[in-house]
Amino acid sequence: MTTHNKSRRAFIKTTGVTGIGLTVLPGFLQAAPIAAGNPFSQQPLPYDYKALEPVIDAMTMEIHYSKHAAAYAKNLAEACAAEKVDTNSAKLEDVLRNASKYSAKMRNNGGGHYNHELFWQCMRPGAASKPAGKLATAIDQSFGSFEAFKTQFTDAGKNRFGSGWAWLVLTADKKLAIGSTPNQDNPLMDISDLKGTPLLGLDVWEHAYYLKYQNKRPDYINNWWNVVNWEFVQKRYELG
Ligand code: MN3
Repeated sequence: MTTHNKSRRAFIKTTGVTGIGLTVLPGFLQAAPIAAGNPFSQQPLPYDYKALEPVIDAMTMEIHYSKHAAAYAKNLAEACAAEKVDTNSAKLEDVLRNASKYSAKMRNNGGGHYNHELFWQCMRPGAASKPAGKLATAIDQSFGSFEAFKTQFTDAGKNRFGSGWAWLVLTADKKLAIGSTPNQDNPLMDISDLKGTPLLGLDVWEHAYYLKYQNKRPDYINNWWNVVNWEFVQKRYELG
């Protein structure tokens, strides 16, 4: 509900709680919003189409954001209207958690919209090359090292057959896990085998890389590590 987000923002503003450990955060603070604005609507891209070059070319970014992702947002709005989801009071995460109770159109476009909104924020020009802080420690503890984590995540993206996403998630018992989902499913969905709060997502649909990388998905993923916005991922981890 919107009130949750408002309370959360107000809480953070008045207490400066952002930097503290997730164990002391009340439950209602969980599931950090991806960006400002109505989560059911497409938000402005946080950088220029060309900002992530040479890793992601401007043409790919423009088509991806203004055509593919825009279509998911438009179709999600239609599904919400048809299935009586009030986009001013509902929580997108709750719709996704109950994906099995809605139409395929809601599942595909709710996931498609959420996944892309997260994906844009997961990247930035001039990004740090690796995580820091509590997330860096947790990655080392969970996967052995940052390099081992990268290899496992890269494999999840490479090995996802057809279209889908690779994910780093925070599970219900607050552990890090790597996996992938098909199509536009995501780990919040009740129908997903991989379950958890998405911290980092990578689009491995061909539309995300084909113009520059053609069939070479592994090259796209290897280069993509250079634009991962670790500060954003760390914030999501710390907010749980
Ligand atoms: Mn895409």
